[in-house]
Amino acid sequence: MKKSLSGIKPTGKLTLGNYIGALRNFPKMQEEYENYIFVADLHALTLPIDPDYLRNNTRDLVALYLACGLDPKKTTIFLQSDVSEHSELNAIIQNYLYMGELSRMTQFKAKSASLNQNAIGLGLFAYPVLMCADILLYDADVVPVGEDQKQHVELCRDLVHRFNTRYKKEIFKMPEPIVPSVGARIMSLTDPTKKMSKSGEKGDIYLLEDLTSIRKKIMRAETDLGSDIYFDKENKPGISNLLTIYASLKDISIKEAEEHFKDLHRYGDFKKEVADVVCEEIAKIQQKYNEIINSNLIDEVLKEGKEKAKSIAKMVLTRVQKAVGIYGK
Ligand code: ATP
Ligand code: LTN
Repeated sequence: MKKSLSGIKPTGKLTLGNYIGALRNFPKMQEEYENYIFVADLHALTLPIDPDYLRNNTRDLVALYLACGLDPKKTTIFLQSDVSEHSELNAIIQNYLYMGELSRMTQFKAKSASLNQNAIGLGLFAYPVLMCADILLYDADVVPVGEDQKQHVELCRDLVHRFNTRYKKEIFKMPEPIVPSVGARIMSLTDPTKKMSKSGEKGDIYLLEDLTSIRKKIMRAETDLGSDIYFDKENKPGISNLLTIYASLKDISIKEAEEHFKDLHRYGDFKKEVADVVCEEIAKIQQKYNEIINSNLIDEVLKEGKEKAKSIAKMVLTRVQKAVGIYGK
């Protein structure tokens, strides 16, 4: 069976963007792939974060994984920090990635731009190295992610090629990013030229947000002066973003969504329909989240996930250690 692996950083409250671009696609993978989903808690340390906030977000994220339909019988759910092999592999593969290529990563450039240039953490710079270790440790064939993470998976592909060529053997499996054809980059509702992000504010919809507030945000979403509803990212970014949200949640194409709204000429009616679909989906997630968040299920799932993940990770790490010449392996 082919393997799929992905993860999310517990750096804040998950948004509708995280859901549409990534989370929503994770349970789909468990039907066809051996599925590994983890909490990237070590990655959450790449920018300053309050310890209690990180702890709570970690628990929340596991609850949301389960609430969105991940089944622990079909998916191995675990914490990155629970499997020390991630850090061990990181220490090896960092020698096969170049500072030049890391400094060209869009996410690094965006996240470091607002920092004091003399105090950019090494972990933020080396973020994609650890991400490569995450992917390679499980021999992942596919990696479902949103648009912004595609570049990191491409870097991982370069590393695999470089490493396997050097040791003249298929030590690492070549991973493939899977980016949704609709909804890989959901934009802010107040500024549809900016990505909806956990670290953003008013224009972002959170999975655990009150439904009345979500509805209000959608009804107030930034749009243009026209009244026709069609997809035009350049001239109608707000309408295009709402159409994308609608199409993703309905599992239809943008064309089908345009067709559905073609006789509607009032943005208010359009937004109401989008809000209905979003609220219906989020209400289901919140109901399940509330059932799970205070139960023992979270710790049970993580314990079992840790064992399963560790047994695979150990095997792959040993294979790599052998290949590079670590004594006794
Ligand atoms: P931060 O603001 O802290 O950088 P983020 O919201 O970008 O966080 P990540 O943890 O970097 O979230 O991303 C988790 C997953 O969600 C990734 O696969 C990412 O590509 C996807 N994702 C994040 N934001 C969006 C978005 N606006 N639209 C679609 N997918 C997204
Ligand atoms: N960088 C990802 C989180 C992440 C990840 C991974 C995703 C860390 N390691 C491995 C897929 C595969 C993000 O969500 N920002």
